[in-house]
Amino acid sequence: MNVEKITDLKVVQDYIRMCNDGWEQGWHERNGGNLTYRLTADELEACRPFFTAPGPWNAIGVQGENLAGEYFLTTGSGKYFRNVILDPAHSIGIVEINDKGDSWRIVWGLEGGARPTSEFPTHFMNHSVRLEATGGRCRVIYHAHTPHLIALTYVLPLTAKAFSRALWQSATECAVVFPEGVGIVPWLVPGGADIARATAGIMDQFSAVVWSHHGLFASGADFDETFGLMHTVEKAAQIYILAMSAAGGGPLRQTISDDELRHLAQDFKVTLNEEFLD
Ligand code: 2HA
Ligand code: ZN
Repeated sequence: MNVEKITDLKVVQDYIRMCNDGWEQGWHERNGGNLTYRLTADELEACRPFFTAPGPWNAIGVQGENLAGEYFLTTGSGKYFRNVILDPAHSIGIVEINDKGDSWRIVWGLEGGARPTSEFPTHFMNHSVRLEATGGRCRVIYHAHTPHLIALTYVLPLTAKAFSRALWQSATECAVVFPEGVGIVPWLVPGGADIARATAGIMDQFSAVVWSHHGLFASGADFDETFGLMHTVEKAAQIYILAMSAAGGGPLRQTISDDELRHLAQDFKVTLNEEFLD
């Protein structure tokens, strides 16, 4: 394929489109949210001719040995999703991971002294854990500030069971899209190794993890699957809030029963997390 700019490559275009889709959903106020993507070998070779002289190595603060030598597209720390489509070279970049799996260096983009997302430690550890959990399928980690889901972290118990049930009951497709449920991380200071370890510690069981009073981390094999997961979770949270509000705070007149969820799982051939059913 003959392309003139790295931003003409399909993978970079798809990445930029996902950033803009998230902005248009209203999930990325100011510099909120971040997106990382682990390049395939073919995508890396297509990108390589556009690489610049590599920057210095920087410690991540956490280690992921199974990510040694990988390359990631990443949004920049302090950068606005709103601007990605207008100015990719300053808003996003590609980083290479060293042979120990504990440092990054910029090989393209993040121009003007930018750095990878402040949540790079969490993204990196999530990639490491999901790569293992999915046999290498997972390539995308996405963090967004989804308002209805955040609102639910003020009213529901902060347990995986309470959130998974509320979401499964709020839209029929949920139990099929995330049959393992969603995990919950309590409120923690963002941007460092502690929240990264707390998130990755449960990301082996869940493809999506809620950050209390903050947002959601979603993972997936590609941009469609990962954006779709974020969208499905947020829409279910919105429906839950609409229904509870219409019912004056509840109780709801009816919902999807546990046996109906089991029936759904059986027909769609997914394994529901029985721990969350009564
Ligand atoms: O990038 O979303 O969690 C800004 C954030 C921090
Ligand atoms: Zn955030």
